Amino acid sequence: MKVFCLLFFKKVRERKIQMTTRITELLGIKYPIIQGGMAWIAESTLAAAVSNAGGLGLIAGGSAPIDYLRDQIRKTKELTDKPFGVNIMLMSPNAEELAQLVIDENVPVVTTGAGNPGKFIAAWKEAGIKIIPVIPSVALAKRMERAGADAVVAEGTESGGHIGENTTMCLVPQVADAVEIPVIAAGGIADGRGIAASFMLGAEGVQVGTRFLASEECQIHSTYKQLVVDAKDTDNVVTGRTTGHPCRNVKTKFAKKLASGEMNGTITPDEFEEITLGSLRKAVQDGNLEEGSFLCGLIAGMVNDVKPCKDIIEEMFEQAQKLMNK
Ligand code: TUI
Repeated sequence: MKVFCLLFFKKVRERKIQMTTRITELLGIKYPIIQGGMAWIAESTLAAAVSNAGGLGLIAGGSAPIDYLRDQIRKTKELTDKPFGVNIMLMSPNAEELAQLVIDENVPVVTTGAGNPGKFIAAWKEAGIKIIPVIPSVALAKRMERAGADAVVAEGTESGGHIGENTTMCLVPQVADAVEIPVIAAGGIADGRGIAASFMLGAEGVQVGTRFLASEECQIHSTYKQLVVDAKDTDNVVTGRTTGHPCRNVKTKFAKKLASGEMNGTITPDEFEEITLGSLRKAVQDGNLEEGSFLCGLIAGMVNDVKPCKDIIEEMFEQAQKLMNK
């Protein structure tokens, strides 16, 4: 009897948090959530954990060598039989060969960031890949829709890493009004309130990065995870504004020094590039507080514990569903 009751309540709980949108249908996933394709961070263990939990896990192409990315794609296929994707960072010097790799390796979904993926879209469509560009503006969303994108991620400036200027609250409804394809909201979403709010703004899915930094399966250095968990609302700073590639980080002494040096002119854009070369790797792999760039979204102040991806996703959707049923 006890076992029967437990199974019954588990079933009811599972049923209660079912949420079908054009994004779950497009991607063949249970929950309309995709994990951010965070450069140097999003690898097979994290991507497979998110996909196995019913979201869409992503592997970051970043500026990784082609052999590394091929290996990560194959590892992900060993760890999950669910759909997953690859993020192509278009500023990467080898974006072209990574764009071909996803075709050769039959990757089902591609997201892109830091540029316009227009020149790759025809080949990806031909290969049957679902294409979801990350965009920071309405103009680019419209251009991507015309070029054949299946959906867009409207990414607000609250996000970690390379950012645009518009906020999630302002960008998402404007993009939702401007395009027919489904919109995924990104930037500042880390719990069910963020999901419910995104849906109210016209999104049909969410992309989440920072919350997954503090997941058990995320392979970043423990110092990085602790910085995210300890961060308060104000422990965040944007560097790289003078280079034209603004990046949001945890406010470490190093990041603060960079931002103030840029502002008062003691660090030129060239010097900035030189100082930050390799700084993502130094943060992710070495937890190097003196020379590492710990990219992180503004919502880190609300992320206070490390959990498995499955718990993160299920709790987020349970909360969202309750709010939306009210
Ligand atoms: O790409 C991201 N986030 C990233 S990429 C990254 S690696 C990096 N490291 C140092 C400097 C720069 C990058 C870390 N975080 N998010 C998606 C995103 N895409 N945000 C903004 C954009 C974007 C910007 C301009 C997309 C398209 C775009 O188009 C310009 C054009 O060509 O019209």
